Amino acid sequence: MEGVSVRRVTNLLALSGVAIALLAALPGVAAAAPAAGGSVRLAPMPAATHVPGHTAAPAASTPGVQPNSAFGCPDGYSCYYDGHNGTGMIWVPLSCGFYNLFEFSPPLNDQISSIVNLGGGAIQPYNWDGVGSWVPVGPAVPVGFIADYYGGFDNVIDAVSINC
Ligand SMILES: [Ca+2]
Repeated sequence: MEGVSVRRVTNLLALSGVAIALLAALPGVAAAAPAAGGSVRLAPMPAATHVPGHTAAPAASTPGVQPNSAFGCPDGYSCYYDGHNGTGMIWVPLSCGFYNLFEFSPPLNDQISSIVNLGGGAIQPYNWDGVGSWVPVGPAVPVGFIADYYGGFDNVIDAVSINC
């Protein structure tokens, strides 16, 4: 699969139309990304999994956080997966901010294949160019969307910037 695809979490029935609209609104994003031949599919998530009104502010601690949303991702958080379509969750950050996944123990860089964003702000993934720059991997993932990364965009994310 090539290209960029975005889907909202809220309305599965309107998925294709939303994806097309977002694709049209994001020309050149894929081309600007570092990994040639890669693609990102951003898609809305199913209605049953979306909780309207969840605004940012993840809880201060994980206890009590319930995975009541899509793909096992707790409402109010963003979740990161080794597999596509929200499978194989490897990380749920507890707050917004910039995270260098290489600095984790164990490192989580070059593993992410999908992101579910149920947090309070858009998420921009980055790839380290190996020289000195963070290069965006596809478009920012809006709140309420799942992003799937394919080809040259798969398993290349080295950092994420999570807006509050
Ligand atoms: Ca992976």
